[in-house]
Amino acid sequence: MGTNATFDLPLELIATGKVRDIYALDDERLLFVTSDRISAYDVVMNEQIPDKGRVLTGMTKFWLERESEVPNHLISMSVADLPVEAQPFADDLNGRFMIVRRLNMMPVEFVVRGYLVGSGWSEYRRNGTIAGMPLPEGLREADKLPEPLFTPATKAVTGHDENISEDAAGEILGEARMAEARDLAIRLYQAGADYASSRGIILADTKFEFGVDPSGKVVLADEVLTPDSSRYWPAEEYKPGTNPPSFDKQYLRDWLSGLDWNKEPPPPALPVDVITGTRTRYLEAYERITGQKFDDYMKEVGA
Ligand code: Q0T
Repeated sequence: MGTNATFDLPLELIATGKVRDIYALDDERLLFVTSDRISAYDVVMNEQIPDKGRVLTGMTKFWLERESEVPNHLISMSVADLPVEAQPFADDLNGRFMIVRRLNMMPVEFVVRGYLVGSGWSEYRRNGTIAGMPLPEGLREADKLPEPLFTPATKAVTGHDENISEDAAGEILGEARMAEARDLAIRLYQAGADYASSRGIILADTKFEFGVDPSGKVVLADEVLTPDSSRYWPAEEYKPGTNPPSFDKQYLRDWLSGLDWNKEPPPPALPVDVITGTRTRYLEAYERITGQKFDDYMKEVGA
């Protein structure tokens, strides 16, 4: 498990995930940093993918700017707004950090699925259901669902997500809160999927996180519609009945699957061509989805 932050900033570290580190700034604000770490099969690799954190941050920025109706946690991406203690790290942080509003996070992951893959496909094969709801018979792996479905999950102690029913999510969060965030998540997925489709990309599923601000308003947090929180498929390769390769990590997964590695730490050392090949996929994902050059994002943020 990645318990060490990538940049050892002289700030209070309040959370560290496989890829992201969150520091406290003050009572109202956090510093959200997306590293270049990459995980596969839930194991964080020893090597980093250069600029991956900037790609994910740039995509989140792109989606938040398109989605002006849903309130979100972003305050600033400007280095001028970093506290003095973080200024020596400004060049490293530039393009990969967000100063965000500190929220009371809802302890439920708002997963929305438009296609039948991953744990959704496993549940359907076992029970004919998804998040406990019955589905039509005869669906194939990766088939499009009749409508996007909310399939909430909780972060289990093991670090693996555990799927729960909508009722269970309602019990954890309160029915009204859950329903408000659920409806936002479905709308965000639908808007994201419609836009991605116009760019020849299928947004198969995604995960949102929401928090509540001091006034009680539901606010979108975390990364938004990135390849790390979503399954993006190139539309031209979509074939129901198979598990389509994901754009970004497939190159790494394919290389790893050719090894005799048990998918437990320690991970194998990544060769340079696997690192550069994976980096290229992330940049392609950025450019294909946003329609903008990654270099222009770098220039815009001054990185
Ligand atoms: C959070 C308060 O991504 C997470 O952890 C990885 C290190 C989950 N997480 C989110 C928060 C956020 C956000 N985003 C926020 N705006 N306010 N907490 C804490 N952990």
